[in-house]
Amino acid sequence: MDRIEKVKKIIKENNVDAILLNSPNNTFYVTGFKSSNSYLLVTKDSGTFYFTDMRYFSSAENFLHDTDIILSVLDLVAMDSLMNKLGINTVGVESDYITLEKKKTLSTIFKAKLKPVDTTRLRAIKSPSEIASIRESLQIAEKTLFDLQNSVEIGMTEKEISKLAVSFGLKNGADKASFDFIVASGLNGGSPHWHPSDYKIREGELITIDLGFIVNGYCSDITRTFKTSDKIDKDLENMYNIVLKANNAVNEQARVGMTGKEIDKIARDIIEKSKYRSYFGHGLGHSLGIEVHESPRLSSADNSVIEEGMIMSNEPGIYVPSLGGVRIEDIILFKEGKPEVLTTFPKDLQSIVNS
Ligand SMILES: [Mn+2]
Repeated sequence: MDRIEKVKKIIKENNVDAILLNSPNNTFYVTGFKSSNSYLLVTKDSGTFYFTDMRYFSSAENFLHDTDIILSVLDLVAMDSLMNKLGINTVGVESDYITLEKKKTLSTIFKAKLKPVDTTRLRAIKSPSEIASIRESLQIAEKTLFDLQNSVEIGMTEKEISKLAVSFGLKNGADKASFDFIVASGLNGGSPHWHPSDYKIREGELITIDLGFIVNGYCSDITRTFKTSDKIDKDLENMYNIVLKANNAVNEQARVGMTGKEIDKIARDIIEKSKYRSYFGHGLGHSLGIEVHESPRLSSADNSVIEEGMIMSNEPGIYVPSLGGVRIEDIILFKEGKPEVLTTFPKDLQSIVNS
């Protein structure tokens, strides 16, 4: 579906006369033009209008000149006159983006009534070109994991490994990192969102590396847990195998039409049957695209129905503060009713140190 049509569908569902998008991710999604300060007014049937400030104006002019989108310099008073002229009485604004402060400013200027609407699903179903960008971004992330496997040595710090990952990714063609990477070795792995520290990695540990990049404006995200030497404690290996079993079960059993909660349960049931039952303390996954975390989610709290064309992460984990942790994250595309696994990096327990 045309992206403006997707916004018009939200107009209809919410019974408003127009929707005013302000989040840079949403305005980029609909127009293809990147600006940190813009508004996009999509009306039911009287056209689409884009407003940005002078810093972006001439680039926007070039970018939009072959489209039906009408461009103006950002001016809230002029926007109000336009809405009055078009007979817009109720305008939807992004409920997850517009702050109370901004709402106050807009409602002081606008005669139209503001109605917060949920736009979080606007970008949920990916087009072929978005899927291609995410694939490309994932290839760079996986190449970066292989590069790390050829370079990491015992005694390096988590911070050094994280910086190395950023530089490999950029060298491999990424525009930038899509989030602050997680490198957690030994007991630090017992914390799911550990920040890379000055801890020096040692033999016999598990090390979790969670990284991703941005390519063509689209994010990748992948996690693998490695061992730091060939010899590894049986308990750690056992913990790894339980997470792997949960991750594989989701890739095999998730289906279009299930809710986020039902897919989360596939993995959770496996971990809860093991001795690590209380150590999977986060949701199974999230959608990703222009942002690294998008709606919907795969979690025990998400009743959204998973549809064809959605791209989700599948990232079960076990985190035991006294032992360490494991997370295995794949990215899956729902295609022909079931997951196509876009990540191809091996999932048997490999050593990060090349011996
Ligand atoms: Mn993730």
